[in-house]
Amino acid sequence: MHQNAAKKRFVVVSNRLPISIARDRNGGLIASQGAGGLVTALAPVLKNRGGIWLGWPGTSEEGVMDMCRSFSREAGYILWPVALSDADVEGFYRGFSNEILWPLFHEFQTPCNFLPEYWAAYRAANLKFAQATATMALEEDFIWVHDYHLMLVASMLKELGKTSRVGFFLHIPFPPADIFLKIPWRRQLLEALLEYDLIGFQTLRDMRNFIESVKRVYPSAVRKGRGQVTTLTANGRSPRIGSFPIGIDYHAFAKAAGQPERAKAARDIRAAFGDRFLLFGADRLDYTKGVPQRLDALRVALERYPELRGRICLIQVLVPSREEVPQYRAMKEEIERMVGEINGRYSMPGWAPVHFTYRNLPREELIGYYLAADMALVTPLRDGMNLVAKEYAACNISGTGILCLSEFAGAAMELHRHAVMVNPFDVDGIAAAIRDGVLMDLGQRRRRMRAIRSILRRYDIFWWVDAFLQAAFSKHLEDFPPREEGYWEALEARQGPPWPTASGS
Ligand code: GDG
Repeated sequence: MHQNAAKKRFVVVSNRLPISIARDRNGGLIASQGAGGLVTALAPVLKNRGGIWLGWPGTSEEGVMDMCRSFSREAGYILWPVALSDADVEGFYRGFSNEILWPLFHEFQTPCNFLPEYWAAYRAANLKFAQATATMALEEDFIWVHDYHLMLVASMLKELGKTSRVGFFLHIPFPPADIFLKIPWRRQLLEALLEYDLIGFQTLRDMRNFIESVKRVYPSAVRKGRGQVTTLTANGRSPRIGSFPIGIDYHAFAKAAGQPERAKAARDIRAAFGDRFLLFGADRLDYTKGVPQRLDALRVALERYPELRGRICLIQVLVPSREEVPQYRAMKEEIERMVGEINGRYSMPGWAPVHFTYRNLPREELIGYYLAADMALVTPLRDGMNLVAKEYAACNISGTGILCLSEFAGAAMELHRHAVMVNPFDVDGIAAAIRDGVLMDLGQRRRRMRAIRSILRRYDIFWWVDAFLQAAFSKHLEDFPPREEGYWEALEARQGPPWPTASGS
């Protein structure tokens, strides 16, 4: 931990508290740790050092405070609920966040719904988060705000008279300027983002897109310094901006995968599938994840390469999400229809090409699948990072698994030299990658997986937190690279070109 950061308490602010809520036998609310990238990323860190996590608990029922209190005792850090009304949730979460920012930042422009009332609700909800944070945080605390739901928090904290240092990390991509600038409230959003002391992105590409948007709105904007962390001066502000590809708790995943129960689970899975070549996908139900294209690619593979029939199985886990939105419900039905069609067309006695699961699996079960799979199909159309890709490789202790990865996942910037890279829109290309995976010799499988695992081991979640805090607290930009000679240069090289090449070279 950076020495200046070590003294600071953390105050994390995110849209959702890192819990999922259920009821006990007496009807009381009980919390358990939720699924999702951000929780996976920060819970171990907060447990280690203590701190406060503020967020919306997902319900306004009575008993939320007691539930947070008892969860806090177990978790080892304070959970603090931010109360949102139903109207807030509608306009801020379902509206501005999910109908404007989520699609647009992932470069999907058609589903955007630019309603002015959504913007008003976004401002109102961000103010509630800022007010709760101002109450809880001490001046010397470091406030770390997460993700696209909360871009206005720093500017509102300032309006409330708070002078703490505030950092922001965007977990989803930042779109190219031509797309970002379509937002009617683009100037207000950029102005608010510039109020952060540090703005972190997943990749250099996202960071460059942000700089380009700022320069288009503020033509006199000046970037100082090169590399992973630089200063951008615009609109009278000079925040640091940097690229910090998020990692995972590599050792925890590798250790969990090494447990005898997991090995047995993986053996059982393999036996149930007759030791066929197992393809695996696990995605939240979302149009950015490219599941229909992946299924289509499987269909093409079975059609074009008859030798694969009876030889491969795709295990596809789909985690329920945003089911109240008609578009998501329709997508689920479309995926089920495609699964039915592929299985109806190609199944033979004792073999069906797709094994489909629509539920949130317990983590242990997910790890069993990671262990059993010969090849992970991680083919999002656009993704900030994609932790499934990293978790699969971390769990692959045999070292023979194959990672098939979308060029448009943030993870591609780090892993494109060693993963089998695909354009997720190119169904024929994914089909060919599946065939290549089946044919790939063990030596190549091992070489690729070893390289991937060594990157993930080194640049894990603890590295990520440390790198972000170093950028937040180092007095001078010249302090970089602080850890070792050529550190940032090596990272830049690892991230490859701004646009990864399909050949993966
Ligand atoms: C954002 C960005 C970025 C999946 N299926 C199950 C399950 N999972 C867990 C995985 C993984 C997480 O969910 C999904 O990871 P993502 O990377 O897709 O994260 P998002 O939540 O979409 O969030 C993303 C991330 O932030 C981090 O910065 O990578 O690009 O969109 O951890 O393990 N977990 C369980 N059962 C499942 O069936 N228990």
